[in-house]
Amino acid sequence: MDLDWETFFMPYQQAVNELKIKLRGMRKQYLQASEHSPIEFVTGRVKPKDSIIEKMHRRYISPELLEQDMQDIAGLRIMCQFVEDIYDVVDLLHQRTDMKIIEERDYITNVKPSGYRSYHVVIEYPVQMIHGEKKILAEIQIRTLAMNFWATIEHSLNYKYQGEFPEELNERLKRAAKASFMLDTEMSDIREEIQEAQHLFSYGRGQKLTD
Ligand code: 0O2
Repeated sequence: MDLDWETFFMPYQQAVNELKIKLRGMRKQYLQASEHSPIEFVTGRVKPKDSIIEKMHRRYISPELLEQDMQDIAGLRIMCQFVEDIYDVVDLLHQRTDMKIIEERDYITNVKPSGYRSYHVVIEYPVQMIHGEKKILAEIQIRTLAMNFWATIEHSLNYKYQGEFPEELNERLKRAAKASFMLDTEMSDIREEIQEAQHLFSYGRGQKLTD
């Protein structure tokens, strides 16, 4: 494809860098206030060129429509301890004035057939470039640590088997997805006790975690 990729990636890379700082800053504020942070940790990446081209072919996306049709060229992931935290994070994102939520996909209520659970928010985010402002789309995936564990494993297996899992592996992945759901449910049920213990733990040690 005839595209100057380095120039194309610049606003996306800048958006990912800025958003990582902002989202991590939210966690810092909670820790500073000695409150439970709904954000455990944040990662971000710009989709590699080869993955973009592969997805363009798979989804019949033309180069002219790339920026508007591929919503996850800039991708952020927010990991949470509890399912309830995910919805708190979504509320926090709604309140922000530096981004505009344009789409939400709740794969927690509507679990994907693969067993994938996560909450996806697509935002429009303005990046300040030397020739003016450029609005780009970014996808923020919000998930628990258990959802992330499952999705990371399934994603690597998917890469190996191209989605055509052997039957036994498929069954095991389904069972693992159920186990991950049960882990989240169990942790939610004892959430208050866990949070109290975590508060005592960090207070007792007289330290605040910063990242
Ligand atoms: P990456 O960067 O390798 O993770 P589609 O891509 O067709 O599934 P769409 O409409 O682009 O769908 O967006 P959707 O479904 O909101 O989000 C796609 C992204 O969500 C994927 O990105 C994955 O990160 C994640 N995802 C969705 N379904 C699954 C799943 O069944 N298993 C796992 N492990 N992750 C999933 P990409 O494009 O795969 O790229």
